[in-house]
Amino acid sequence: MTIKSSEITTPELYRSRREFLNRGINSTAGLWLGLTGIGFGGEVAYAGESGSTDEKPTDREAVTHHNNFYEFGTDKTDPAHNAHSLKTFPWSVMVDGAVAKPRRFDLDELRKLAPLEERIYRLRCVEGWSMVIPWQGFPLVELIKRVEPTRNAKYVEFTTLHDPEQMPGQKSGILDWPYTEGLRIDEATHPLTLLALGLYGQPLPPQNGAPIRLVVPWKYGFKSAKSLVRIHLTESMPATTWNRAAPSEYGFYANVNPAVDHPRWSQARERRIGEYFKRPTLPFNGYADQVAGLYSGMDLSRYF
Ligand SMILES: Nc1nc2c(c(=O)[nH]1)N[C@H]1C(S)=C(S)[C@@H](COP(=O)(O)O)O[C@H]1N2
Ligand SMILES: [Mo]
Repeated sequence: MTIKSSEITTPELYRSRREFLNRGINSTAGLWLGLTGIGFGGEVAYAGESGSTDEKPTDREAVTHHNNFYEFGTDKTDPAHNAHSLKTFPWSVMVDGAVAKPRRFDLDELRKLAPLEERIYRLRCVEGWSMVIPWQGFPLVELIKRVEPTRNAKYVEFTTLHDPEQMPGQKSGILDWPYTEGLRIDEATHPLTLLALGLYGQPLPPQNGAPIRLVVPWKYGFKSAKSLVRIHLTESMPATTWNRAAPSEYGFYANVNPAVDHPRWSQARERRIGEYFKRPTLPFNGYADQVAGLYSGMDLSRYF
């Protein structure tokens, strides 16, 4: 039921199609929209305006049944089977650290914080597969500016919920819990960096990181931490889960880079879920025009 952006001729036509679709969404997701008071009509950015790709989105079934979310198991289908035990309401996210106005935001506030935009982004997993996912959310900078970062805010640390009763995978020692990730402040406030609350026009399913998760489309998927409870601004580079687990395999930056192989496999190509033949992986996952400038002068084989 998605519309290929390639069929779009004008922004006006796209908008009217979105509004048509949104009426459909309103009837199937009326609870969400009713609770939040948020409509999509008129508020959703059209492809091209926001960095969305015009590539065909991956089937919703695959997006919601081929997941990495180790809190619910390590097989790709485990999260879809197990993540129903996640209680996503009530929920809140603490935003603190090097900020003038630290505070906790509850889910209702987050949903109303900024107009929801649709962003159709490629997602490239470090394991060598990829998808195209239509997210709904708003740029992380919208949240960050409300807490007024101080001059010491050089990095941002993201923390997933830690509750082994709800997240049975946390009873295993496969990773150090809670799952944490990090970005430099300029990466975190880049307009492509999204806080997602929905996908395919509906609230995030638990297996995709409900109720709120990070999406950083030019980095390997593991940077996009799910089910966030804390966003902490800091002066020093935060430790991150995958980097601690295997520092020679997963760097802090983790920019998608076909020229730097993983020690155990090539990153030159990827398999788009739903396709048979592999395709070349693009520098910065195809977002080089927007983000390469963040890394000018850096040796990207050293800062991988
Ligand atoms: N908390 C948490 N966040 C996580 C992960 C995880 O295991 N735990 N896996 C990461 C990895 S490796 C990828 S590829 C993406 C997958 O997101 P998706 O399942 O929504 O496609 O989530 C990332 N975020
Ligand atoms: Mo991944």
